[in-house]
Amino acid sequence: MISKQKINSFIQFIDSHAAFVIIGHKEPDGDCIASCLALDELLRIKGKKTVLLSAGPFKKTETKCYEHLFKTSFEDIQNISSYGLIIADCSAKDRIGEINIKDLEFDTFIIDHHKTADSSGENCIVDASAPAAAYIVQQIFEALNGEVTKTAAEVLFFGLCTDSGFFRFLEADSAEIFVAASRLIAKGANPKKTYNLITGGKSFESRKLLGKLFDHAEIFFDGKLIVTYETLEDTAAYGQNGRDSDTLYQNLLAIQGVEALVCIRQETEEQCTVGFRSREQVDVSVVASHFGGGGHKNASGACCQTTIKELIPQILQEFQKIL
Ligand SMILES: [Mn+2]
Repeated sequence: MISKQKINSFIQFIDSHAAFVIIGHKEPDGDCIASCLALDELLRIKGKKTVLLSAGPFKKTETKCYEHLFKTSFEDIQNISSYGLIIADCSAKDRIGEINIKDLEFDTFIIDHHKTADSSGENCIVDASAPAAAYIVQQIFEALNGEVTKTAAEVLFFGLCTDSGFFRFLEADSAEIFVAASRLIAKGANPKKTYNLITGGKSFESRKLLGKLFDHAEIFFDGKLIVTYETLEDTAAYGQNGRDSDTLYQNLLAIQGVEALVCIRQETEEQCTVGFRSREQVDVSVVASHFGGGGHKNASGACCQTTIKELIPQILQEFQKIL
C-alpha cells in the first residue's frame, strides 16, 4: 500500500503544473504503456493537459496497438518548460532512451517498482514490492478519483498481468494484489481477452526464432545456469518483431535444476542487450548492475558495448560468484 504521505506528494506535484509530459522506458512493455495511459487518463480527468512520450521501439506484439498514442519527441510542443514530467515504470533517465530530456530541466515525479530505483527523493513513489508499476498507478488513480474508469481498468489489468506473468510470479503474500485485480475486473477488465492480447498474435517467424534460441542454449555450473543468444544473422533471418522473450524464459526456467538464465542479443556489430532471469533465490539484478543494467531480483536487463563472444565469459565469471 502506498502511504498517504506519498499520495499527497503526488497531488502536490500535479497541483503545481497545468500540463504534463508522461514518459516510460524505451522498448515499452505492457506495464510501462498501461502505467502511462492510466496516468494520462487520470490527469485529464483532473483537467490537466498531457502529452504521452516514448522513445520506442514498440517491439512487442501486444504493445503495437498503443504506439500511435505516443509522441517520439518534444519538438512540436509549445511552452515545454512549463510542463511537469512524470516518469513511469522507470527511474534512471538513461532508460528513457533517445529522447533529449536531459537538457531540459523538468520538474519530475517518478513512479516505479524496480529494485534498482532510487527512492530517496521527495518527488517519487517507488515500491519495489509492487509486482507492476500499473499496480502503483491503480492505487494513485483510486486515491485521487475514488475508483478507476473502465478504460483505465482494462489497461491497468493488462499492465499487471504483463509484469506478474499473469500472476505466476506472485507469492503467497499477494492477497492485496488479487483484491486490487478484482476491482479492475469489477470495472470491466477481461482476463481472457487480456491473456489473448498478451500471448497471441505471434508470427510464424517468431516461433522459428524461438527454435534458434533454444538450439543455442548451453548449460553451466552443473545445470544451474543456462545461457543462450541471438546473433545478427538470426535477427536478419527471422526479424526483430515479435521477439517472445517471455515464452523463451518460461521454457528454459522450467528445466530441472536451472536456477538462472541469460539471453544475449547482438543488436548491432558492437552492442548487445542482455536479459537475466532467475527462478527463486538467485538475485540477477546484482549481475545486471555489474554490466551497467538493473531491474528486479528475478528479472533484470543490461545493455553492453561488446559482442556475444566476449560477453559470455564475463557473465560466467559474475555468476561464478553467486552460484
Ligand atoms: Mn514494470
